[in-house]
Amino acid sequence: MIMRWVVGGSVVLAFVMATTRGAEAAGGAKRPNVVFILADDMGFSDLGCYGGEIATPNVDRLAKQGLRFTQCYNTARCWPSRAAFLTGYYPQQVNRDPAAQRPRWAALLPQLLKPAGYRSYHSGKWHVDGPVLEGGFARSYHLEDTDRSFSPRVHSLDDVRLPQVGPNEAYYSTRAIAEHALNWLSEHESKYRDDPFFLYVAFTSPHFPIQALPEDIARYRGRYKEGWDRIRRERWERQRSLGIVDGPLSDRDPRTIPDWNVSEDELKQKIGAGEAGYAVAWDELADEQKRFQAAKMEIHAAMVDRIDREIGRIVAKLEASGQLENTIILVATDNGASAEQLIRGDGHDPAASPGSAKSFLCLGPGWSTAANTPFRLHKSWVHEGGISTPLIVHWPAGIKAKGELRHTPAHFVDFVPTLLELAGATAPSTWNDEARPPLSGRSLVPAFAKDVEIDHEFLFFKHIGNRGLRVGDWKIVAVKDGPWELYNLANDRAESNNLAADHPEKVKELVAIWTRYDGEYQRQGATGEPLPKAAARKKAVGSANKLP
Ligand SMILES: [Ca+2]
Repeated sequence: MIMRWVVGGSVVLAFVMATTRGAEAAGGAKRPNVVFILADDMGFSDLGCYGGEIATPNVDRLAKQGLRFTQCYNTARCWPSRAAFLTGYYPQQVNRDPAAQRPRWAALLPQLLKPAGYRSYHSGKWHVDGPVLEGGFARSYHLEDTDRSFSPRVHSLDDVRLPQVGPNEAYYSTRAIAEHALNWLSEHESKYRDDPFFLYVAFTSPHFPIQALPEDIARYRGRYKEGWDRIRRERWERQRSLGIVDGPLSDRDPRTIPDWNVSEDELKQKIGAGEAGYAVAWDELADEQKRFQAAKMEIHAAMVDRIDREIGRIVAKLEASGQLENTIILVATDNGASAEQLIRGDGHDPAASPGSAKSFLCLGPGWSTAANTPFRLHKSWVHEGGISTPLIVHWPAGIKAKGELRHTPAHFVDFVPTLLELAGATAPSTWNDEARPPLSGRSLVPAFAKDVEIDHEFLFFKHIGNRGLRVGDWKIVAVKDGPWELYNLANDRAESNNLAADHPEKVKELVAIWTRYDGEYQRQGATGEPLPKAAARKKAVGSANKLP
């Protein structure tokens, strides 16, 4: 198939030039190993180094010895973010939002790194179309059952189904995912020591159901009794003192929740009177609600705390094998914290201890608002609360700056060009005999040395009808069929002051860009397999792809 890509004709040349620059930024270091660590539904402010009160000393240490990006974006949802990170294209370009089969030209990062000699390993969530090993990974532990953190029914080793985990086995998802990652590191060390590796660790935490180890929950007992309004303000103040943000704190939104949430009445009936369906003022909650809501945040904190402990084990292993110096470690989250409230899996047992295997609870919109401090809205919206991710980059051999912030906007589509540049690889112009569009991302390598602006013509957002576009500091954003809003993110990342009425010409200019690329991306995505019909959909895209 011959295709002509009309978008960004100069990008290929720019990429070649960037490769040369990367070698300089890397200070002559040889190609690094890559460890990409992805949290699931973690909020922008949950980590200590982004203003959170949760104990995350291991990630904080990586930040102290590396970089923190303050304006990095994901795509608001699990599967499109993974598509963007692994392909270097916006999800619509590769037919992954809505989730269908990628075009044959849409290679994944391990396939692109292979010619440069990299061996790739995966552990955790997948949520990409097709088997993991077909995507170029040599080994994989795939946790498909994301409704059960303690006893998953569906999980695979190298795409071969493993036995279900029984209720009395000592299994916890975050620990198991790290265990397999550690096994892959051991295997690489013993058999392929001279080759560089790419390790992709995709935790399923702190996604709902919020379930955590009792000893982890115990560390947060009583920590959240003052409520989400207080925690939110404290996080915002810490973020300002850290330099993570310098704008206002958004207003808490007591009305907006996902369309697919279980109603508040049903939540109270099935879970208990302590549940709350909306992000109302903490002081308006009844005492029973305050107790129960505080207990839910203890579990969320315990889940993030556990991620940090397991990252600590991975870092220690790299250090012990002498690989830490020349391994680039990136830590991010796939979307903002979630305001979803659902009951799935085996349902919720009201008699079970909150956070235990028989409980099925969600963080809910009140605490989600706090986790996304200082931004508006949540996972699935493309306002800043849905799409903002921490991004920590640690690479002692290649990044001289220590503990610095990077304020340039960045996006998940940037990881492929960044990592290919560091690997000394180039993105092929064809794959499976089909022409590929130029990558949509830009290499972040120039920002490793100093806080320079990475030249994005624009950043594009679209998910379940929510739309957004950022050009420089201007951002247009809309909820479903609602009107376009306009914000100047230079002083208003909280998206508090809608300037659309003051600058109609700016709105028009950005809408024209969004509309043009929306059409272009849909045409590119349509070169993949069409959306499976509803009946075939579940089988075709896998059970883990069910909404939400
Ligand atoms: Ca997610």
